[in-house]
Amino acid sequence: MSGTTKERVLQALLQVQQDAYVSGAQLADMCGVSRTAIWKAIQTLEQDGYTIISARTKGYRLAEKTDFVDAAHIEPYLQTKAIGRVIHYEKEVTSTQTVASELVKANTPHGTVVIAEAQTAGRGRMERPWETTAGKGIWMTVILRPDLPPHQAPQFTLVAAVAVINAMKALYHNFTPVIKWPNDILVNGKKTTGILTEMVAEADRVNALLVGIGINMNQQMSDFPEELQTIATSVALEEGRSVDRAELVAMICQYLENYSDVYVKHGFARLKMLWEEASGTIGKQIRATTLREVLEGTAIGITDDGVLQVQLASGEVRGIYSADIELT
Ligand code: BTX
Repeated sequence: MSGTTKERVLQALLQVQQDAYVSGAQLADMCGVSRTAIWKAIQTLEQDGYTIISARTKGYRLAEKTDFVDAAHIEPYLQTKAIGRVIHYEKEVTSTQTVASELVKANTPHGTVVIAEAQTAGRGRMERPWETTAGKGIWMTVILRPDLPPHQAPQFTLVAAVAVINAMKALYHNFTPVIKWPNDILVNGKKTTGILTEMVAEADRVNALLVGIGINMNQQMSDFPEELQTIATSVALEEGRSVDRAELVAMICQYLENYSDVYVKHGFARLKMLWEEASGTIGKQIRATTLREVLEGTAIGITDDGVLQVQLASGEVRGIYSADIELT
């Protein structure tokens, strides 16, 4: 077991069967620390919001199955080499993107995941606000340090979208998520997920990519502010049951590790087919609002560089690098 004593005690408590107890002596043995250190760790866990039942003759157990997205909950599901092997977890942050950029300055390793129960200033593209219901979604930033030139960074949004969608398909079977180019995942036309890729770059190399992923998981419709109720949905609402956030985080880490390795070695061309398969945009009539103009036409495909191809009524085909898309 790795981590601080508190994390190791939590892992041990999570591992024992529901209703079973683990004694202070056993915990001390498992963690290689004194019983006083165990007692202190239990107190800190209680301050963190865990309810721990202690019975004098039997020891300790967690009161109920807990639903946090800290390392202790994610690690049992994790099968990666690098992504998610360092987890920086907080109850509340301004934005996981902001915390991640600080960690990059402190040289955090490739694959670090910054994750929080709540954000007070979650953001989308162009500083648009991102609504983060506390404890009910996945609000995380994955820090990647690929050896890439800066112009290849924006495509990571597409790579992340394919990873999130395939992780969802591996775990949930009652709905079909589709990618809306470039950064949304929709279910039945409503947004479950937004992805925001930011870059810390030197002159000709990417120093770090901050892949921000926001997923509505266990919200009921009444949890969303009124203005989002017509455009947003959650995985639980679509799947018809509440879902384990830590399990999806681990699955996303796995797919992201596989696909980012493919991307770095072979470019987007190798992932294009997967992206197109998951796309709800290709073949559709769309309106694309770019910073300079509004274009209407049919989305006919995506290039090996991740540029959306739109055929206008005149027959002319235009490449779109960045835009908001509406299906018309
Ligand atoms: P976006 O600019 O494509 O989408 C932002 C728009 O989405 C908002 O203007 C609003 O209309 C809508 N919206 C806001 N909150 C939600 C929500 N919870 N569900 C559905 N629709 C919503 C999308 O940007 C990229 C979002 C990335 C969010 C993650 S969370 C972890 C990381 N930290 C952070 O601050 N941002 C990223």
